[in-house]
This record gives sequence, C-alpha cells and structure tokens, in this order.
Amino acid sequence: VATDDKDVATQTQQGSLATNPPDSSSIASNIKYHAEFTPSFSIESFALPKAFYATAESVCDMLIVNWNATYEYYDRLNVKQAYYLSMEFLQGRALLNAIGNLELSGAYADALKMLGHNLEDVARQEPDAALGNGGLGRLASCFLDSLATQNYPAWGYGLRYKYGLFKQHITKDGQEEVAENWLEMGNPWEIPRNDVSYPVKFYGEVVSGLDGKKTWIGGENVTAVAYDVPIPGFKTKTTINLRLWSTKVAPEEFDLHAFNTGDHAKAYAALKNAEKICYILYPGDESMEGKSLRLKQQYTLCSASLQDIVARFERRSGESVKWEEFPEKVAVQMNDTHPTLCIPELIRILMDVKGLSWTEAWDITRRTVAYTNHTVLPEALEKWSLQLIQELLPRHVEIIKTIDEELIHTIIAEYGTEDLNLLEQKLREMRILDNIDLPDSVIGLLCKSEESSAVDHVEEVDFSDKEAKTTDEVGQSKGLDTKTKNEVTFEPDPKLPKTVRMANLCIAGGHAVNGVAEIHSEIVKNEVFNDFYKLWPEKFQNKTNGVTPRRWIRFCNPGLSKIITKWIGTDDWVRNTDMLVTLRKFADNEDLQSEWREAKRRNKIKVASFLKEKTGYLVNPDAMFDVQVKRIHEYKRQLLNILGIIFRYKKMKEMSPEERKAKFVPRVCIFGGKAFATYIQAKRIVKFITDVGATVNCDRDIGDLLKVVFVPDYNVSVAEVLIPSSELSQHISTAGMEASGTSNMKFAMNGCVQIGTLDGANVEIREEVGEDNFFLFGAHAHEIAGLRKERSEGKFVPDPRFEEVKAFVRTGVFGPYNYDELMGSLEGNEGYGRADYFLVGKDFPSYLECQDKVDEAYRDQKRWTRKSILNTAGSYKFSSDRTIHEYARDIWKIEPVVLQ
Ligand code: 4GP
Repeated sequence: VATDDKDVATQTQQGSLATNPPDSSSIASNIKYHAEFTPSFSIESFALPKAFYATAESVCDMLIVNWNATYEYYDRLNVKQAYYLSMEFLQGRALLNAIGNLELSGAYADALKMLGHNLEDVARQEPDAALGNGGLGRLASCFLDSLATQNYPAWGYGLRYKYGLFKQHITKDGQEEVAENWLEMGNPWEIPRNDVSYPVKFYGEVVSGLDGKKTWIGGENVTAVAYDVPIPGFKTKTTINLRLWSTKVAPEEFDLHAFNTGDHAKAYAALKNAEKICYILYPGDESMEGKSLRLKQQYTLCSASLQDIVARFERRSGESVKWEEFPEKVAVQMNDTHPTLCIPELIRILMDVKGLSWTEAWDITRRTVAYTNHTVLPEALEKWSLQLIQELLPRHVEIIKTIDEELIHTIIAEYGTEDLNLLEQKLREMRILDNIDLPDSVIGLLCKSEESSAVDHVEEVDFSDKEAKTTDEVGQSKGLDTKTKNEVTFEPDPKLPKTVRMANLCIAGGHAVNGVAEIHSEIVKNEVFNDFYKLWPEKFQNKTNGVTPRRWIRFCNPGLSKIITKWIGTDDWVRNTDMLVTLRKFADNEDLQSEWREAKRRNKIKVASFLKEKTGYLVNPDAMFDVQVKRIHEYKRQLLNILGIIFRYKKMKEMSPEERKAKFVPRVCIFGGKAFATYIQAKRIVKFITDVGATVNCDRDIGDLLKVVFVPDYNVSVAEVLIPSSELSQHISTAGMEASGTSNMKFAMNGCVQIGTLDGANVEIREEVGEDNFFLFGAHAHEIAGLRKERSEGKFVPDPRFEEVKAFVRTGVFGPYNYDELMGSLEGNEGYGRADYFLVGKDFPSYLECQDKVDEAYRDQKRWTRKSILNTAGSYKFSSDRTIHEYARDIWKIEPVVLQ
C-alpha cells in the first residue's frame, strides 16, 4: 500500500497531475493509505464514514500540490490579486465537486468499487459546510469556483465557524433548530496553518504621541489562526484558497497565575472569550442578539485578513515597498456591509503601523476597496451603535469620524450652504454617523457662510492635516446654534440612538458599489442610495449574479448534462455556457425532447424516494414537480404559494372526481427553507405549510392530484437533489424586494420553467428564455409604493377568491393551530403589524390565473418540454463565470494567470 501510495504522491509532487492523472488502482491504494495512516479514525474497519474521510484526504493531497504550485506562481509573478471578504461561504459538500473539477470522478468511482464502496454513498457521508445563511453566502462559494476555473488570482477570506447554519427539524410544533457540528469528525479539506496567525485587539485605548501618531494599547487580544481550504478550478491546475480564520486565546491573555492558584474559571474565561468569536454563524439580518459578539466576528475577519494581505504585499514587494502601489496589487471586495470595518482597519494599519499620512492611507484605501449590496430591505442595512464600536474599537471610531467629516465637506461642496434646510436634510440622510453632532470644523464653516450669506458652494477642504486631530476635536463638537440658523437644526435628537451607517461608510470609502441584478442596481442608484449616486455616479455598477455551472448542472444533473453535451457536440459548455444557446435550434426536435423528458423523469424518480425517506410521503413521479426552496421570508411570499395551493385544494374538494381530474394537472408541491430562529412570522409559515401537507396528503378524495411536501433541513446538498427534478419553480417575491435570487438561475439551467414576478434576476431570466417560457404575474416594482399606500388608506378591495381562501383556512380545516396571526397579517388587523405589506392579497388573483396557464401548458408535454429546453438554453448568461469576469474587468482590474 505504502509503495503504491507513494507513486501518487511522487506524481503529484512533480506537478504532473494535470498531464498524467492517477489511475483508479493508484487512487485506491492512496485511499487505503489514508485509511491506515491518517490518524482520524481507528484502524479496525474500512466502513462508512471512514471511507469518506480517507477518500477526501486522498483528493486533498492532489489539491495541496496544485494549491502550492498556484501560490508559488502568483508569488513569483507578483500579480495583482483580488480578495473576496465574506462573513458567509455556503460551500456545501466538496468531494464530488473536487473530483469533478479534477476530472477524476470515474477513476474515484472505480477505485472505491475496488474497495467495496460506492462513490455516491461515500459522498453522502460528507457534512455540508454551511458557513452561511442563504444567497449571499452561496454566491460567495460560486464565485470561488469561477475564480479558480478562470484562473483569476484571487482568494476568499472568511471565518471558520465551529457551528454552521443550524439543522432544521420539523416537529408537530413546526421548525426546531439544532446545532450543526460539521467539524465533529474533523475536516479533511482544511490545512491548519499554525504559522499564519495575527493578533486581533478589542477594547483598550488610543494614545497620541507628540508627533500626533496614534497607538492603540491595552484591551483584550485574541489570536486569529489561518485554516486554508483549497478550491480547485475545473479542468485547470489553478487551485485558489479560501482562508478561514479561527480564534484562540493570545498567549499573554492566559492567566497562568490564576490557574496555578486554583482559579480555573478565571483562567478559562479568556480562553472561552477568544474561542467563542468563531463558535457560531450568526443568523444574518434578523438577529438582534449578541451584537457585540457579531461585531467582534466582523472585526476579526477584517483585521486578520488585512494584516495578512498587507504582509503578503510587503513580502512580494521585496526590498522596496511602495505603498502607493498597493491598489495596483490588491483589490478587496466586501460582500455586503459585514466586512465594512476593512475600511478603517486598512487605514489604521497604514497609518499607525506603517507610518503613512492620513491623505496617503485614505487614498490607498479608497482605491483598494469595493462594496456589493445584496439587499434593500431597510432592516437589513446594518447600523451599529456608536457606543458599542467606541468601546470595542476606539481607534476605528476616530478614523470613521474623520471619514464622516470628509464626507460632510463633500456634501457641503455639492449642495452649498444657501439652502440650509436642504443641506440639513442631505447631511441627515447621507452622513456615516447618524444623529451625531457636526464636527467643529464644519460648524465654523457653516457659521462663516451664514455671515457672508451668499455662498453657493464652498471649496473642497484640504484634509492633509487630519492625522493631527484628536478624538475630542473631531467628536465632541457642539450642534449648531439653532437661533443663528433659524428653523434649521443640526443638533442630534437625544431620544434617538447614535449609530454608524455601514453602507454609507462603504460607499464613501470604496471606489465601486454594485447591485446584483439590473433592476436591483437601478433601485440602489435611483432610490436607496440616490444621493450618493448623484454625488459619485461613476462608482455605481451592476453585476448580475451567476451560479457555477459545474456544481449546479454538470455534477448535480449528470443525466441532462450528457444530453446537452451530445446535442451541442462538446462538453465545453461547462466552461463556456454561451454554447448552451445552441440548444435553441433543437428545442422542437422530437429526439431531443424525448431524451430530455426521460432525463427529467429519472431525476423525479430519485426525488420521489428521497422525499419518502425524508418525510414519509409517497409522491407520484408523473405529477408535475412544483418547487419553492429558499429562505423563509415574508417578502419571498411562501404564503402566496401555499394559499394558492389551498385554493386549488378547496376547488378540488368542491368538484366531482371526474371534474377535478379534467380541470387540474396532478402536482407535487415541494417547499424547503429555513426560518431565522427569532423570526416568528416565518416560523408560523413553516408550521402552516406542514399542516396543510398533513391534511391534503392524507385526503383520499385528492390522492395523487395534489401533494404538499415540506422538505426538512434544506441546504446545498438537498438543493442539488431537488433542482434537477423540478419542472416548475416559484420566484414570487413582492416586486422590488428580492435583490436578485440565484436559485432561479439554477432552476433555469436545469430546464425548469418558472413562475415569477418581475423582480431581481427574474427580469433578465425572462428576457433570455423568452416571454413565452416564463409565467409572469403580479404588480411591478414601480407600483408597489402606490399599492401600499392604497392599502393603508383602506382603499384596497380584495378579490373574493382571496377572502374565500382565508375564510377556508379559518374554518380549522388544517388542524387545531390558530392561523389568525398569519391570516390577520394579510388584512392588517390591529395587533398583527403591517397591513399585508408584501401585497399577497393584491397579487393573489393574477397568481391564480397564471397557475391556470401553467396547468394548461403542462398538459401539452411537447410544448412544455420546448419551454424547458429553452430555459436551459437561455440560462447561458447566468453562469458565475460571466459575473466574475465582469468583476475582474470592471472592479478589480485583474487578469487571468494560467500556471505554466
Ligand atoms: C441575498 C438576496 O436576498 C438575494 O436576492 C441575492 O440573490 C443574494 O443575496 C446574492 O446576491 N441576500 C442575502 C443577505 O443573502 O443576507 O442579505
């Protein structure tokens, strides 16, 4: 065993992997070698899950060789490198993806067969790496795959959470959350780098030297240690890095004295404090708890990553470090506002550690950093309490105040001081610091302009002396005297909190701001950040999301992929999805159509047994598979879907068996998704759907005509099973609220027809697949504000079908649970919050009518298959390869580097 294994090792060491791939018997012996020598498992047997871990270790050997070669090459060429900073990476499983990208799937399947195992069973042993909540995290993971595949020099940086996104159990009470200990058995894909670690400081104080130089001292120090996860590209040797930080106690913080004198609790406190930073993935935009811990997480990511990036820049620069060239070698992308602290942290490192001036540091930072916005939901736009940041990161608050002051001067330069009401409004809306006194320098300026009264525009202020300012000078200035300003007051409201608006900081401190679909980028420009757009139109861009065609069609849907390859004549479409367009000309070809339907049917049969295993429900694979899988959120409107199903159910019950058979196409309605643990309304929706399923699925009158199945614990791996089998998928958010959506792209790639609103990337998908092949309904984004107003004024007249369905629910047909809160939220009853804020009632009639059209189209299987083929063909645009290429070209200015 050892000799054979060495063969693989030698082959890979010599870097001959790409040209000389190992055969199945050498792979088998390498797996055996790991089963014996990798000290994670006892030696007694070679059963599951050990077989998975040994297999993964053997794959990882190859990845490390390629990783080293890639790293070494970038170092040697000193290329410009992009860094994608994200609090979330929703990687899912890695085994099939890695061997698929290495083109070794067949060899591994054979090797495992020799060892008495089946590749699929082995792969299923891998826990999902769920270091993310939803779309934003999965996008980050798709991006890594595309970066590696297209040979872009780029790394991801994130946190190595001990517990990923919770496991969802469905009980009689609805969703129950259980901790997800994905690292329990070890992680074969990571390489701990004990030699790569950085101090991360919290609390303490800032002292100024005589020369004005600031030093941040005291406080609490933790150590961030790097864990590297190699990310292989498809059909390339390029293997990039996802560097995840884990925190541990800094040696100086461990109180040995306390320990020795028996105060173990005290000694352990520091240990736990440090480790708990990376304990759990926070549930994202809904969580109100643990703010300080969340901020510590964000800062840990920013500080460790930037120290690492700066160190690499210095090392690669050799003898002559030219800081002004930093932006020519480094691009930092902030995935939403979570890594906003990158901005003050880079400035801090450049000024306080490297000795640069404010002007230099500010200029370098602005040329380096860019920001992606992923949501316009007001509650998800991060605002941090100034007091909390002040306590935790006192030096950063000084820097943020200086940036805020800089921004204020820009705003004054833009709007002038003639109309103080307008200026006051703009300052209130645009400042980074919300509800905080204006700095003295600004007050002086405004008073002067008041005296000379006729100033339109003030000159840009020179900030070159900023490093000499103290916190007191910047922060403790008074509000303007209300008397001199007549009506206008620049004073903070003592009743309101003082906060830092992270998105405003990102926009001011970065050189690019992008939305994630055309319609969303327009909303970002014209509504949410319109003032900033007017100030800096050149910063605003669109980068429509994409998904990796490797994971999301080639590997998860091998049957369909084979057919596509056959009809296109090559499998190059996996790297160049533009080729999918070729399918258009075969959309009516009967041979293709029947192969296509057959592939879909095989996937449906697989899913039928998957559903049986997960939920106990038996479904008919000949029924239409109608799927809505995504986070449970009111704006995504799972409620609209389930109410539509209930209406259908009610109508079926009212008909004779013959009538209902003639009227309705049999459907299996599949739901999946997690609700934030603290999001009560979303959890009610989960409970509601499962209750409806429990009633409908046991109704003998209905039989196979309708099934409603909620798949528990929706995650990346579940998506990989469900999406290839689906025929209709639902993307039915209230228009203007879904930034993009990415599952819509995955469904389209897999030949699934969509029903949806004109929202997010749906708009572009519809354009590409053709209007006839997309079931459109609902209000448009520009109508929403008016419709909400109409509702709140009591002018909305609900459709009788909407009233009927709610009344039906209230009869108690779905069990003893009281759905008053849910139904009430659609009516705006007192005490139930927003009066159908998401406009379910408004869109209900057009949704029902559209669903009738879906049934009608499905009856004609040729017509339906044509739509399905045209969806795959039209999905060519939604590869993350295209998205990444645009980021690389327009924002990061990096070039592909192919290993020689
Ligand atoms: C999501 C958006 O809700 C989704 O529309 C988009 O496709 C995705 O980001 C990727 O851009 N946002 C989040 C979040 O996941 O946490 O804000």
